[in-house]
Amino acid sequence: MLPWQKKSKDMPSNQDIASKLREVFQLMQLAGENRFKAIAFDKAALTVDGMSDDINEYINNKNLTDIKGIGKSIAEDIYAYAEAGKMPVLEAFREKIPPGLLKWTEISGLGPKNILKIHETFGITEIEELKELITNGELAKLPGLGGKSAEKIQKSIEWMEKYDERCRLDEAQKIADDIYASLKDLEGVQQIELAGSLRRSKETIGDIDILIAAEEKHIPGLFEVFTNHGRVTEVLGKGDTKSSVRTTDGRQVDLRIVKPENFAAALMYFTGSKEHNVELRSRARNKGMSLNEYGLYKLKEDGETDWDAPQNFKTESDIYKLLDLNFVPPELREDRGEFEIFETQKEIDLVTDDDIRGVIHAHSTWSDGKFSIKEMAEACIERGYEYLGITDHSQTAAYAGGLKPDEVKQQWDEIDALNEEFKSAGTNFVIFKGIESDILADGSLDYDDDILEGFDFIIASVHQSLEMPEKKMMERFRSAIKNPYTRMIGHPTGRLLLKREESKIDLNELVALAAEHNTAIEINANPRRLDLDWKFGNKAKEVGMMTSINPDAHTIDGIDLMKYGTRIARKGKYEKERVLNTKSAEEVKAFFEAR
Ligand code: DGT
Ligand code: CA
Ligand code: CA
Ligand code: ZN
Repeated sequence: MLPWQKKSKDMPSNQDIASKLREVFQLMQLAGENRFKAIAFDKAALTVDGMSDDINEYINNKNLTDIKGIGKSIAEDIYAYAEAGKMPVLEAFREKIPPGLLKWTEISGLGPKNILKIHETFGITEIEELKELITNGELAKLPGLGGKSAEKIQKSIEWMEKYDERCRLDEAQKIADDIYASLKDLEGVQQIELAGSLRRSKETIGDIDILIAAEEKHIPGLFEVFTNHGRVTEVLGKGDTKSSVRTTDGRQVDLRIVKPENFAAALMYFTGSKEHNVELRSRARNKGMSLNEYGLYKLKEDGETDWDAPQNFKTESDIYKLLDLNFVPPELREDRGEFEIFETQKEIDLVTDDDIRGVIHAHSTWSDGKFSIKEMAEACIERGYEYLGITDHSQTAAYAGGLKPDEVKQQWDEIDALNEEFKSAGTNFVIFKGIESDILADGSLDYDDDILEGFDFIIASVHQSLEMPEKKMMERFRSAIKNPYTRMIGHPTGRLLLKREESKIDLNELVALAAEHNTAIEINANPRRLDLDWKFGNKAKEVGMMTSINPDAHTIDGIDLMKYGTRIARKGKYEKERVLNTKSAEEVKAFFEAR
């Protein structure tokens, strides 16, 4: 038996247990098991996955039920799994539900009931078979489904297959942080960095790249720890300097270990992007040098790399210097204008997390948020923010508890009272009365002017009819932006990363239009959205568009997602002064009023 398999049998990791519990949850849903019973497994999985303690301590002490979110019966399941390597409840459901169907639950628009119905009617278990059923028209004939549903399912499968290889930035970051933490203090590790698309803060990540500088004698020991990490289920490859693994959540992680003297060049190379590297190499050649993952060398007469003539450098910065460039922040390494900038400029004042002074775009229990305005405000104060722009949903968004005009007025009273409270307590904090108004199909906002006038500010977002033709969609946005009450556009494309496509919009025009009308376009910081996309940062800079890094928080935890928005804003080259919520409450108020 191989060592990493042995470990997961003897002492299950938190992630291993979490993935088993999650599987029970999914299988229970498919089997039509009681909803609350199933959800208990999902909650337990989330709890175990997010725990900072080793679950084995609780297993050994038999006190799993001390953990909030783990009841008596699930505790028994976990003990059984730790002891015998099998979880009876999971085995029982695996007997009932063919494992191939699990993959089907990832198809958006196909619920557990229909999955089971299709399985029972046609006796199929694989996605390939399902695809066939759609192509030959059989699925559409199933009562309760129809051609439209079949078409939707087909589209979802295509999406899933296209994006199965990638995950969201936050998902990758969590895995990478865990593995990084387990390696960084090991003997022999001189330097360690996350590289690749993760270091560049891309919104989706293919595989996770980690780079270590160590002397050769330490390499085997480091790979040993890496391949035995609790998140690892499969070792895909193990060489002298590189090892690749698959994690329990299906992600690939590459660890490369290089000699300390090669670290800077390797970090530069494996950070990428490929396009950035290509340009760097060509600049090196023009200066009679050769750049590769080992270092920077003189070129010989014949144009070959002279391995005996390495250039002297210690850091990435040194390498850029040797190529007549200033240090390019990793986020900007996409060959989208960064070379022109850093030929002359030393740095850009890119926005940082510390620059952020307030929270704009948050929901409360008035619509579909999970906490009261007061609780959200207190969470903001705790985090050192100076203001909160509450933006619940507007009346048309009935599915999300949108506010009717009389509710809006009650909410204003509540906010006035809270602001009064803060003031008399000497708390430097203010709540702005906002609303996330639906942009209706004709481009108008969701209340009469007499209500619109009473808000401090309005974020205008599209939530329905996302699939309009571009021409119509642009007319809709044009009239929303021209509306003097609109101070900001929310999640402009409506995309859900790896799940739902963007609406058809000419974003270059939208960005220009927003700048012209002194309206901001948010960078929605929720890692499922990250919308406006960073790629429109160049256009935004050109026209001087203002943005705001908005968590779109529906919970207190949601506020902390702001950091992903900051990363995307940096990637989009936004300086601090073009990010509204880096400004004081007074300045923000002035921006809202300048319409
Ligand atoms: P990903 O994993 O798809 O999210 O994107 P990356 O950028 O992390 O790509 P990955 O993991 O294939 O490679 C990491 C870096 O290594 C990449 O950004 C640049 C460098 N690299 C890899 N293959 C090549 C190559 O064929 N040519 C060049 N110039 N660089 C490469
Ligand atoms: Ca990668
Ligand atoms: Ca890679
Ligand atoms: Zn929204």
